[in-house]
Amino acid sequence: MKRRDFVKKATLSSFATIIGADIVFGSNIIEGYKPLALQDPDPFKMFNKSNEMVVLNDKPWNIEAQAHLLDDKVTPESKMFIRNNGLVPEDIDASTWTLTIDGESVKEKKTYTLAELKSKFQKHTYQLTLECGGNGRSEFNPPAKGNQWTVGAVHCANWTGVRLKDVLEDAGIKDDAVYIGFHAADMHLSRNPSKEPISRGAPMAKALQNETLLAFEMNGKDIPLVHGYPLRLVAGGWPASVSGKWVNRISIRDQVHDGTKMLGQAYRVPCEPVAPGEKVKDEDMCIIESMPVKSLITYPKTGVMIDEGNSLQIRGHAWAGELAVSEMEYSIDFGSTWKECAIEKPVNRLAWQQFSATVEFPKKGYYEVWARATDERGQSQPMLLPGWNPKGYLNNACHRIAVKVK
Ligand SMILES: Nc1nc2c(c(=O)[nH]1)N[C@H]1C(S)=C(S)[C@@H](COP(=O)(O)O)O[C@H]1N2
Ligand SMILES: [Mo]
Repeated sequence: MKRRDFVKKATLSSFATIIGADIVFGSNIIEGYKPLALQDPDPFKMFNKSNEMVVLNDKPWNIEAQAHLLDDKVTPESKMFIRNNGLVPEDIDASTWTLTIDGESVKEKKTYTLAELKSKFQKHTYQLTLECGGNGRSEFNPPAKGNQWTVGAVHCANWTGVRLKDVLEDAGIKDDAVYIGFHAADMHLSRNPSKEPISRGAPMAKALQNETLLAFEMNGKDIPLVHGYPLRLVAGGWPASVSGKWVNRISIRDQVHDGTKMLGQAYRVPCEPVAPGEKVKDEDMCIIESMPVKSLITYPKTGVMIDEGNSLQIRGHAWAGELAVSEMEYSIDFGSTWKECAIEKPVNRLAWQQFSATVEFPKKGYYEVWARATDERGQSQPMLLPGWNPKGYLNNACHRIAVKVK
């Protein structure tokens, strides 16, 4: 009889992480056997998500929140959207994980263990807004292919780690450095190891900002597997696709990074506005950098009913990429007139800001409350839809909730 191979320790521990419990007789499991709990995965249990989250795709997993789920000031794991381009890596062993800094413009190629990163560099925590470039895509017409995100592909968690800047400077940055590009441990959907699901990056100026982190904690704990355990690049205020999960290599490039999903039309919009449905040549598409001003009413949930004579407390968050939000307004008459909301300062740069208002309604009937943020440069959200673009990015239209006064 052939000798049976038992499942590897690392696989066993990743099973246990996903199941959320120790597999007591796990050492008896043979290689290749999948525990029942993983055979027909319940994404809400598997990823520790609220069952009000909405699954948009399961190959790869793409799951979004709804506006009312995002009411917390700091987004908890259970309400954070998931956007995967490939397969979540298995068999991660943090004790052997390394990060390599290489590329044409590194002075000395260096590799760090996680323990070295943690002991050698100062630790920092920032609350950072990460919004998928395609958030709001579902509203574009003609429709754009891709995950049909409504409003829930944004979160603002606390991230703890070391500054990317400190690590890059430790390896040494040559004068001709232009861009950084990340490489990560997730697998392409084809399972072809020579293909990467995504390898994006940012110009040196963004890479060297204080808030750009190599994070190993989220909301005070190890980063959950699906959000990038054990190491994640976090670049708040830019399309979240720059924030590489499961990062194991960062290249300092002497040109704009040309990794997967940097070229062609991915995460790019027409450099000049185009008519809806128009075909745009690749060379007329520009890379998305800072995300535009936007806001979300997180309380109450759309469809709320109140009694005549009562006012309605509303609240939510507003953010503006690299900028702060300086003004927040609401309208109950489809954008004809606007009133001020109170708006708080961000806890740090690149964190979303909380707004609130007390809304009065003149009589019984159906209303919509629309919310509109303006950034510190005076740019406001468009009321209905911004410029159409082929891939359906950057929909920062005003969020709206329905209200019935009876
Ligand atoms: N390695 C890796 N990093 C990645 C991705 C990915 O598929 N693989 N998706 C990116 C995209 S497009 C987004 S919007 C965010 C989503 O982060 P989240 O799943 O933690 O919400 O991760 C980014 N980082
Ligand atoms: Mo994304």
